[in-house]
Amino acid sequence: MTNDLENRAIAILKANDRGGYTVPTAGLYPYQWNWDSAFAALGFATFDRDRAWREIETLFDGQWEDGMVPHIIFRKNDPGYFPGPDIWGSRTEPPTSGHSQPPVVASVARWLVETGGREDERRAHEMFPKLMAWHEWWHCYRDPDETGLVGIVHPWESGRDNCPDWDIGMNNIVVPDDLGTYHRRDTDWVDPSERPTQETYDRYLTIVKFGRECGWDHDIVVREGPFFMADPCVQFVLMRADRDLMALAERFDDARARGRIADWVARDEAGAQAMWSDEACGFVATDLRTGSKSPAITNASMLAFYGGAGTEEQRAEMVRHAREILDGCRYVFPSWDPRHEGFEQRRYWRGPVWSVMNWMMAAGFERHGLADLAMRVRRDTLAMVRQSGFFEYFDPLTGEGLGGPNFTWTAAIHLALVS
Ligand code: 2M8
Repeated sequence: MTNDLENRAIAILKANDRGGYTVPTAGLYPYQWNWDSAFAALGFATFDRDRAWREIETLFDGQWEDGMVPHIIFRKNDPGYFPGPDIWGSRTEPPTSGHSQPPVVASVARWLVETGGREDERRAHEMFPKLMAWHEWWHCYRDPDETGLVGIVHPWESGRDNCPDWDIGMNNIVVPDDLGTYHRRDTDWVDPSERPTQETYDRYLTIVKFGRECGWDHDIVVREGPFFMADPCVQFVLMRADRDLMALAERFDDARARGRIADWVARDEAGAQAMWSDEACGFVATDLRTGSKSPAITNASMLAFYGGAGTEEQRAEMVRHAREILDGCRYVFPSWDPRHEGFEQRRYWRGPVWSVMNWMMAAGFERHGLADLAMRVRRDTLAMVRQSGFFEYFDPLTGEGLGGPNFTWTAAIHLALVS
């Protein structure tokens, strides 16, 4: 039996379906985004498993030869979004952006297999080499010195675009005189006071210009590009996904893949440790150029439980943070610590709550026996939707819906939570 809200969520997924892939929301985001599709698959799986698989299979249409799965696939040009395929200049077919996004897909594939039947197993088996190539890409190109810590070359690669986490890396970017003028489109759709500032956007585009001009050569972008930071979200998502990929390798009895993944898993924890900050008493974003650490706890820090990172003592500190932040917010989990300077309850990734982060976080809390925290996070995720609808994100102090409406991943997570 479905209720009105579930029917509404299903209708949103169907309305955002462009034939094998969904757009995050009509207008503001008119293309296929990487981790949005992974979460969309969780929602589709509650009523159409074939469509769930299609959503993640189509993502690999954009996979690069070196294994990278880009963060956006531009299937048809849409002038309503900036920067479009020409600005990225990736020269791929289909056209794509030039960097990736948090690799959630292996975890979704494992979940589909373990909750499904033979057909799910068959499709996961078919996808398996592509997943291996993508993970290999992360471990090879984004961690060239094999430290166990992968880096990101653009805040967009984190999926948490405008988080204050990136300020330490972004402040070092020098915007070139020849960046040129451009017309942002995001502020045509959403109140500019909730979006990144113009100064931030200039720096985003400075990184894209650098990537385009070196032909998106990953080695050059990593070694010489304007930005290279470690992100707790990408690191913990990859840690979780490596283990999920290992479970698939065991299921498919693939000894070679098992050996390769075992190497990654062995390095992952050392990488996580490099993000620990004694000052913040938690896992935080780290500038891999300067060694500087972001000063505050975020919803990405809390994914340590999802990734299975940290010692018992470190996890106890993280639980302490979680409880204090929970006490200070009507709805959790905020994308920047409200006890900390820089918290903005409405601005993009500088305070608001995202359903997808909550979904992963709750799974991590549960896995570590923190049922009360998991329950609070899930309850709030559902309550914000009940109060405000399926918005892109929410104000943690009021529950007001912000950003784009009828949002695919918010609808998908709602379905995943109630099914
Ligand atoms: C947001 O990112 C895009 C750039 O990729 C943007 O602001 O234009 C982020 O919330 C990101 O995590 C998300 O995948 C994307 C589409 O929902 O929007």
